[in-house]
Amino acid sequence: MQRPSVVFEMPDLTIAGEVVSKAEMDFFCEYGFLVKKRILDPDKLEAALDRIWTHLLAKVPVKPGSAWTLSRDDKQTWKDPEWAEMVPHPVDGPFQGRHPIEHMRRIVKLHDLGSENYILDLLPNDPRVREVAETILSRDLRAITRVRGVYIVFPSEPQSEEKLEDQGRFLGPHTDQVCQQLNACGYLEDVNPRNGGFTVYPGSHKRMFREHRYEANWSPLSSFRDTLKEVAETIEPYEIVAEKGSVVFWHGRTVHSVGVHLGADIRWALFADFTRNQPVLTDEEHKDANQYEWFKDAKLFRVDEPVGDDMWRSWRLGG
Ligand SMILES: O=C(O)CCC(=O)C(=O)O
Ligand SMILES: [Fe+2]
Repeated sequence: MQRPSVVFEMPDLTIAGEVVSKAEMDFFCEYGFLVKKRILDPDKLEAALDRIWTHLLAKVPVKPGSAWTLSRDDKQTWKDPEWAEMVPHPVDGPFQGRHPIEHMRRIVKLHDLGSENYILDLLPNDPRVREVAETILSRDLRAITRVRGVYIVFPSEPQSEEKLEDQGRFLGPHTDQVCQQLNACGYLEDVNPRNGGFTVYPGSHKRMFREHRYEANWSPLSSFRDTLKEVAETIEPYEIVAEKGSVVFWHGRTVHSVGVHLGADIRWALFADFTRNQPVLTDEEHKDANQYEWFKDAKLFRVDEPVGDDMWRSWRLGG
């Protein structure tokens, strides 16, 4: 049985004047993630949120005939959105495998905003965010042209009192594909307990790293599935709560899931990928390798290192 999550708040391991303290770096290496609280620029964040709301209201189609309308100012309208049905994913072309906007009941993914300058400026290209990524991974990061997008989780009318022990089955533990080194999840609003917070399996990066042939490229071994299942059954997942403007940095092999959402808030998160600056495959080559995920800026390395004893040999870790 999948283990239920516990609510987790990052302890303060910061040291004034240090981008990533020794204690924070040790935490990242041990648990596979690090939360930097309130590091996004509040002015950029507020302006971005206005634009994201406008985009959401204009672009995500409501179910024909539904009386439901979403309003930013009326929390009552946030529950159980009634979006139009989605047509199947495109099977070829630039959006192969994923629509630019996904709307699946409580989850909306605005991939289409991922290359907007105001989004890039807010998270991956923000100087404070970048210096954390550069300190953890590498001074030479690949230039970022897009992020995955804004991932929104809507609330639902409270269900019958489900026992928390049963909540584990709502989690969808997985690791991400293509090329995975260092990722970031920025919270655009406060994320309160049981309101869909990004959920990580602490320490799982160490196990899952060894379930691949290569350090960063998607290259699972035949034992990958069994190990993932074992992680979901043995590691107690952490649902990360944090204030608006906080950013979760996570190692790309860390098992994670969208969080349990029993509350009344909308969970707003912006997801980005960082990799070292190395030559990468073309779009066509990604399609041939069945690793075409256009909405991520984490492209397969043309040459990647085979997994060896030291899982950190490609990482700067403040050095
Ligand atoms: O929205 C979330 O919290 C998780 C999203 C995720 O895991 C993914 O898109 O790979
Ligand atoms: Fe994921």
